Amino acid sequence: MNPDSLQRDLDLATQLLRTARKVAVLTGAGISAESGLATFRGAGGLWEGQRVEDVATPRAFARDPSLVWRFYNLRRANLATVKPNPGHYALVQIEDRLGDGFTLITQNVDGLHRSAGSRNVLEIHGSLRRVRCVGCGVVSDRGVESLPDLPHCVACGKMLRPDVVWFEEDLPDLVWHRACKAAGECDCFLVIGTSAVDYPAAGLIDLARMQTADVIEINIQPSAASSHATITLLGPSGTILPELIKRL
Ligand code: BV8
Ligand code: ZN
Repeated sequence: MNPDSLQRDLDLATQLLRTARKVAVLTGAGISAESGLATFRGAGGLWEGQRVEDVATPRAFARDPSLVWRFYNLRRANLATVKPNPGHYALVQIEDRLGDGFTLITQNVDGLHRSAGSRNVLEIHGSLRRVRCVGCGVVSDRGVESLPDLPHCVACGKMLRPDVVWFEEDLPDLVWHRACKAAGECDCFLVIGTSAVDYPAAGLIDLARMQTADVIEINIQPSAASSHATITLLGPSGTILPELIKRL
């Protein structure tokens, strides 16, 4: 994107954000890339070397829970070494400006939005920091402490699983309902660092467009969201978002 058109688009995006009463945001793995966390589909992407079917579905867990836990424990260990980047903090500043007119919907399970200070965060795909018992359903926040390959519930002795949404699993009802409400009511919908190929999350973009919200995409390259965006700001979110804040 040439600098002139980026400036023009940044000014237009700022205008839209300034006049918006309600802003909803959908983030994906790209917003955490500058914190050092691998994305899923980029070069060196997370799924590379791992087939989704082998590590991120209920059948994979039933078939080989240790393999699944090794995959998730590796990602949990990575979390201990990373921190939020300027893109995460810029979203906290937008939330500070808008208060309860701001909703942050994230596909990420890394917890970095909350670590940065975001408050109204909907983790539609769960969190690596939480585990859930397959027996009694108790959910506990285990932070990034290292867990054994096959952790068990202290209450009932059954196996624990990562409290994330695997493929072919439904999203948590209440969180998903709130995400749909936010997308359906916002004036401006920010889509940041996502390839927008995972459903139903990507469907939130259509929900926003159908009620004529402006859609502002921030990505380092075009994505499946680009054709639905009012504006696509091409560049790293850790640079673009602070630029937007400067102009607000
Ligand atoms: C569901 C948690 C109903 C786990 C995740 C066939 C059978 C069954 C289901 C399906 C099917 N076909 C399709 C489906 C639906 C399926 C789906 O969408 N599949 C995809 C692969 C097509 N969805 C589901 O299964 C969902 N559930 O449908 O339930 C149901 C029930 C029963 C049976 C059938 C259906 C559940 C989906 C949730 C899966 N869980 N995560 C974990 O993390 O381990 S998904 C996981 O991958 C993430 O959460 C995220 O959603 C997704 C990765 O996407 P992105 O975040 O977008 O990351 P990606 O790498 O793709 O892109 C990064 C982007 O960032 C790129 O565009 C890049 O350019 C950009 N970028 C990079 N650097 C930067 C940047 N941008 C800005 N700045 C930078 N610096
Ligand atoms: Zn239990």
